[in-house]
Amino acid sequence: MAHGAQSDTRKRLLELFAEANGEFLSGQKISERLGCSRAAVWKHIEELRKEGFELEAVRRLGYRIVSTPDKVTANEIQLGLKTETFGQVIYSFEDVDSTQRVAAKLAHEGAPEGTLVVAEEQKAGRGRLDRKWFSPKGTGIWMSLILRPPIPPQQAPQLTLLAAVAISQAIQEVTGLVPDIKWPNDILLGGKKCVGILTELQADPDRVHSVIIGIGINVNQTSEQFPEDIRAIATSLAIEKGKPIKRARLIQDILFRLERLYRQYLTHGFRPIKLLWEGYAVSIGKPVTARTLGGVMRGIARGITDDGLLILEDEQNTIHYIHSADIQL
Ligand code: BT5
Repeated sequence: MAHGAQSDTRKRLLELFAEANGEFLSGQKISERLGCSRAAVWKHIEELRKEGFELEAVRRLGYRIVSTPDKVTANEIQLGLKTETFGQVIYSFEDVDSTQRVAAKLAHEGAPEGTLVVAEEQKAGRGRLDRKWFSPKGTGIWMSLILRPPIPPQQAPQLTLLAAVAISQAIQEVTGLVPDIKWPNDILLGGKKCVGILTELQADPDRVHSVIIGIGINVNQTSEQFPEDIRAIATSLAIEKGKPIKRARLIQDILFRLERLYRQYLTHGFRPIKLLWEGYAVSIGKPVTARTLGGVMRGIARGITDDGLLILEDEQNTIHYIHSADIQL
């Protein structure tokens, strides 16, 4: 079910509560500030309760927010979001086949840059090469962001690396854990995968129409909640941190950092992003096995090019530039 772009009144109500900072707001004051009746205020409050907000109501004092839900609705994400465009339009779903498919459709229909599609659950979440991405209900972040960068299609993989940096920074900020990035699209904690990124394009040969950045993050799963075939290679932030994490808070931080890095990228190019990326990279200088569509290659990962390709030096000291692969350390 779509909540769609949410009503302005509800958004302003949540802003009022944010300003009130946990103090009571009288029904009278809310109705004046929102320009609606007391009955309408009550209706909005009931809707917030249904979404999982805990609201205390006290006669003469009014209402105050006791706690916000661990939900990934537009309301939850936009309350306190400090971006200009990223996430200013949000389509949130209880369940969806894949947020990538929905975002691609919206992009095709002209959705603006920064539009975000997010779901509590994906029934057909996917990875690269149509592999499955396990996206159970209510425990992870499954989202897709629409970008419209003025770049040629060959440069789009740089955006995967840019996203990996923004997500790593946000994970570090919110959890205190320091993640590793495994080229090109995995983020690891303790050697196990907690984030996968899928970048897809709509483009002509020389011009990008849109880039959809798909981000999957295991946030609050326990290890028993992973299917057996990935239990040994997957982890969640909560497993590593030892306590649950508010998903909306992490999404806000990711959007904020993504927007900032993206602007930097459009002005100064990939170099500054590359330097940040190298700070998190786990495979550089190490022997790796790269499985590409063309075959398997072994060698030492020497770094990435200014375009974001992996530089691999094989046993004959020949240098290879790799566009896309699965890397085994
Ligand atoms: C990826 O692919 O890592 C990209 C995943 C992108 C998922 C997001 S969620 C929002 C958006 N909507 C979508 O439908 N997709 C995007 P790849 O590198 O191909 O890795 C896929 C492999 O990771 C699978 O074959 C499994 O081995 C493993 N895997 C599947 N689900 C996982 C999970 N939840 N956590 C860790 N590993 C998983």
